[in-house]
Amino acid sequence: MPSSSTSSILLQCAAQMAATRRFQGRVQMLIICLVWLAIVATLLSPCAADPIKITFDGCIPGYANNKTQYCCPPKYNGTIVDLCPEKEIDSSKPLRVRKALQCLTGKELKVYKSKLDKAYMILRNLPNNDPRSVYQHAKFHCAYGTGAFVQPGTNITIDIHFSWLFYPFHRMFLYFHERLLQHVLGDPDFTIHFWNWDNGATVPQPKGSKSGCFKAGNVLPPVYNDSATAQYEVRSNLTRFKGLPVDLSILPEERNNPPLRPAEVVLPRNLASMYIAMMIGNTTRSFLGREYRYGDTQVLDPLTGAGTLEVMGHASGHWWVGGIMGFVETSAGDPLFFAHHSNIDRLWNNWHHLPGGDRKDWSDTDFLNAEFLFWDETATLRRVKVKDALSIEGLGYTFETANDAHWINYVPTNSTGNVTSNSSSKPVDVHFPTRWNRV
Ligand SMILES: *[C@@H]1O[C@H](CO)[C@@H](O)[C@H](O)[C@H]1NC(C)=O
Ligand SMILES: *[C@@H]1O[C@H](CO)[C@@H](O)[C@H](O)[C@H]1NC(C)=O
Ligand SMILES: *[C@@H]1O[C@H](CO)[C@@H](O)[C@H](O)[C@H]1NC(C)=O
Ligand SMILES: *[C@@H]1O[C@H](CO)[C@@H](O)[C@H](O)[C@H]1NC(C)=O
Ligand SMILES: *[C@@H]1O[C@H](CO)[C@@H](O)[C@H](O)[C@H]1NC(C)=O
Ligand SMILES: *[C@@H]1O[C@H](CO)[C@@H](O)[C@H](O)[C@H]1NC(C)=O
Ligand SMILES: *[C@@H]1O[C@H](CO)[C@@H](O)[C@H](O)[C@H]1NC(C)=O
Ligand SMILES: *[C@@H]1O[C@H](CO)[C@@H](O)[C@H](O)[C@H]1NC(C)=O
Ligand SMILES: *[C@@H]1O[C@H](CO)[C@@H](O)[C@H](O)[C@H]1NC(C)=O
Ligand SMILES: [Cu+2]
Repeated sequence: MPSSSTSSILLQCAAQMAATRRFQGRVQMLIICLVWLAIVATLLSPCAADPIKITFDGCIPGYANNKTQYCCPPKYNGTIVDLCPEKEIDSSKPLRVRKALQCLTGKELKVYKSKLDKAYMILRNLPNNDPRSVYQHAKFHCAYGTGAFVQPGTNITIDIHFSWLFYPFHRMFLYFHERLLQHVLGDPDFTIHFWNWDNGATVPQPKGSKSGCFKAGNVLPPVYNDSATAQYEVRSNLTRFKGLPVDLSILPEERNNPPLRPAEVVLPRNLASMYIAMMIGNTTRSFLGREYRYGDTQVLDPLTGAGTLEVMGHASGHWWVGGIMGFVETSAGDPLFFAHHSNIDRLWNNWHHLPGGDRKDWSDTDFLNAEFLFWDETATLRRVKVKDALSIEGLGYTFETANDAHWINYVPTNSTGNVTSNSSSKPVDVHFPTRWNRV
C-alpha cells in the first residue's frame, strides 16, 4: 500500500484525536482510526487490483487450437464449500509419498497398475454429465484453458495457463483427482505416482541417501502403455516412439508429428532444456510466470506469460505423447496427464531448494487470494485459494527423491544459447518455442 496514503491517514487521525477532549473519546477515535486504516489497506492492495476469481457463472464457448471449444461444466445445484486443508487433512497421518514410476517393481508395481485399471474403468463408465467422469476431466481442463470462464462482472475470459496460476491450478486439479481415485478404490492412501521424464540417466544410489529413485525415467511408463488396461488412452499416440526417450525440445511446428530423434540427440538436449527451465529459470517471475489479476485480459502468449518449465518440458511432454494429450481441450482425458503433471508438481516443489537465484513463490496478495473451483469426490464444488496450494505437506503428500542432480550439475558454456554437460562437453543447441499453442 502506498506509504503516502498511509501517513496521510495517520496524520488526519492523530489530528482528530488531539482535537478530542475526553480520554474516552480519544480511545474511540483511535479505534475508528485503526479500522479505517485496515479498510484502506485492503482497498489499496499493492497493485490496486484484485485476485482472479473463477465462478462457473456465465460459462461461454472457449477457443483454442483454431477451434471453438464447448466445455462448460454440468449445472451445479448445491452449495460451494471452501477447502480448508488445515481442517480436512489429518496432519497426524504420515505424508503419502508420490513415487517415481520407473522404480516401482514387483508386487507394488502390479498392485499400482491394477488399481489404476480399476479406478479408470469406473470413471470411464460414469455418465458423461457426472463431473467425476473421465469425459468431464477433459472438459474441465478445457474450460479452464480455453477462455470458457469469464471474470465476474466482466466479459474478460480466463486462462489458467501462461501465468502464475499455472502451478497452483494444476496442483489442486491433481489433489482432487487423487481424492477421487482414493474414493472409487476405497483406499485412502492411494497416491498418484510421477512420470520422471526429466531424468535420463541411471546412477548408483548416492552415498548417504537411504531411499530414492536413481533410475532413468524418461521413457513412457509401461503401466500407461498396456492396451488391456483402462489407464491406456487409445486416442493418444503411444505406438510411435517404440521405447525411445521423451524429447523435451519439440518445436511447436512439430507438435502434430514430432520427429523420431535418436537417444543420442534427445538426451543432451533434454538436459539442456531442464537446465534452462530449472537453473536459469531461477527467479519468481521466470519460473512461475507473469502476474495475472482481476481485469487482466486472458494471457494468450506463452512466451511473455509462462514460466520456463511450462513452455519447455511441460509442453514437450504433452506433444511427445501426442493424440489427445497434445491439446488443451482434450489432454486431461488421458490418465497419463496426471502422471505427467505430477512430475511438474514435483519440479515446482523442488525448484525452491535448488542452488542460486531468488526461488520464492509470489507473495503478492493477488496471487495468494486467487480462487478456483474444483469438483471433489462427492461431486461437491469446492473453492480453493492459491495460498492453500503452496505446501505439498499441508496437502498431505511428499515426493520420493529422484535423480535431479542429473540436470542440476550440467554446466552451461559461455556461448549464448549453447549448454554443455561437464561430462561430455558437447555443446547443444536449445530451441525455445517460437510459436506455440496451448496444451
Ligand atoms: C483455422 O481454421 C480455419 C477455418 O476452419 C482454416 O481455414 C484455417 O486454415 C485454420 N488455420 C490453421 C492454422 O489451422
Ligand atoms: C436441485 O436440487 C433439488 C433439491 O435437492 C432437487 O430437488 C432438484 O431436482 C435439483 N435439480 C437439479 C437440476 O439437479
Ligand atoms: C458483455 O458483452 C455484452 C455483448 O457484447 C454486452 O452487452 C455486456 O454489456 C457486456 N457485459 C459487461 C459486464 O461488460
Ligand atoms: C507402447 O507399447 C506398444 C506395444 O507394445 C509399443 O509398440 C510402443 O512402442 C510403446 N510406446 C512407447 C512410447 O514406448
Ligand atoms: C500419431 O502419430 C503418427 C506418426 O507420427 C501421425 O502420423 C499421426 O497423425 C498421429 N496421430 C495423432 C492422433 O496425433
Ligand atoms: C540465475 O540465472 C541467471 C540467468 O537467468 C544467471 O545469470 C544467474 O547467475 C543465476 N543466479 C544464480 C545465483 O545462479
Ligand atoms: C568463454 O569465453 C571466453 C572469452 O570469450 C573464452 O576465452 C573461453 O574459452 C570461453 N570458455 C568456454 C568454456 O567456452
Ligand atoms: C559436474 O559438475 C558438478 C559440480 O559443478 C560436479 O559435482 C560433478 O561431479 C561433475 N560431473 C562430472 C561428471 O564431472
Ligand atoms: C552451439 O553448438 C553447435 C554445435 O557445436 C554450433 O553449431 C552452434 O553454432 C552453437 N551455437 C551458438 C549460439 O554458439
Ligand atoms: Cu493445463
